[in-house]
Amino acid sequence: MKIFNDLAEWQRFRDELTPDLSLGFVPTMGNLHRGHASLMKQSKQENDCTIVSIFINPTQFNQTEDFIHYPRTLDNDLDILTQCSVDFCVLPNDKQIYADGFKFQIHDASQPQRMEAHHRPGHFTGVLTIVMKLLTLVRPHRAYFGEKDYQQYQLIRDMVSAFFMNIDVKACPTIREASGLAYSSRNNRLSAEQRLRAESFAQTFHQSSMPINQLYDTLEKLGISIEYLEEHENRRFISVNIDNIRLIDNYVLLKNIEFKD
Ligand code: PAJ
Repeated sequence: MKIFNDLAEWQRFRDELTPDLSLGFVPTMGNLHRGHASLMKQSKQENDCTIVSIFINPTQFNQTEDFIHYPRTLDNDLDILTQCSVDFCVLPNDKQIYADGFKFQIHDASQPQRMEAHHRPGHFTGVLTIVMKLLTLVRPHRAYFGEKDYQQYQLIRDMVSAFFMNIDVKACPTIREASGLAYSSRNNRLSAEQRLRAESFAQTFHQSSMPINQLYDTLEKLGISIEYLEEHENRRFISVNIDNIRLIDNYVLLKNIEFKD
């Protein structure tokens, strides 16, 4: 795997890549787990080359504490990239990425702002701005995002379309632990007792036939504090706090199937 610490070096290398070679891109913030690995696997299957970026983007953390405590596990991450046979890895730094001092930003101006956009003000401006910068630097044919962060995927897909960027934005299924809990960097912060609550959260939330009001009450009784629980376009979305650890999840609701004799 070729590692690029310097963006100018990557850009020179990118210019020299054969134009008909397809390039798949997986942007990440590191602390890699099986969810990230599944995106790399899909990119490997669909492209000649795969590139992963690792950059803990300061502008998308609406709480400084969260940014400070974000796990930094570069050595282990590089081992995972090697195991996944990723071709290139780009490791930008703040200075290079935000040489403009975050003067130029991509902002979703739609109203009302809902779910993550409502509860984490400024978060998606940070996400859209960094993803725009990374897509411009990498110039991939395809870019891979997890359905785990479905609202993020939708916004990036729509931004790419709005700015006529010739990139295929792919959504990849959420990868879960055996308990049903979606892999997330934040899971590492759960104590043994909190983990049990997180697992019962995942199992309860996935009872898709349970009406939303009943689901709300059941989760609250389990000691899980709900930030939002909403349904949009046949998908159920949730954000919860297990003490101070925030988890999100979503899934497609099965349509009511009518059986005929
Ligand atoms: P990060 O949280 O590192 O996630 C990188 C990608 O992995 C995202 O597309 C995310 O949806 C996906 N992912 C995370 N957990 C997953 C799981 N359990 N199953 C499947 N996919 C999963 O999301 C970000 O970073 C950042 O916002 C980023 C897009 C890199 C911009 O900074």
